[in-house]
Amino acid sequence: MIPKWFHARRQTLTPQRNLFCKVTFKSHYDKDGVKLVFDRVDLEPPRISGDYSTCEDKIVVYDGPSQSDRMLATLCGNRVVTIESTGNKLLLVFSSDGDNSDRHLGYTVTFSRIDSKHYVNVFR
Ligand SMILES: [Ca+2]
Repeated sequence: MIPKWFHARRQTLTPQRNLFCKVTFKSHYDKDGVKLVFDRVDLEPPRISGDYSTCEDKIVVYDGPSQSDRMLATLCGNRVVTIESTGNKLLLVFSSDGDNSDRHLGYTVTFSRIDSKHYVNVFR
């Protein structure tokens, strides 16, 4: 069955100094999942090229509602990814340091619900 995507919305955040923003994405139905598609990321590149553990302004996504859940991705520079939750929640944490002299634009993420398969027999 092809998954259906509902309620796709878009959020754009421009980095300012010393930000620490947490956004929790939760599907309306507990059995559904959450999908994040990063369309555009323009943040300071990692200190060591290709090593995203050295990002200073960064997006970190967790597979659940808290920072103790499994980390799914760390993004900075121009890295774009698509992320799917295993449960019904994802946590996005955006943090920046005290320097925004490079004037990066931020990021755009589209979030949507991953329809669980519990309707599959109804519409067959
Ligand atoms: Ca910075």
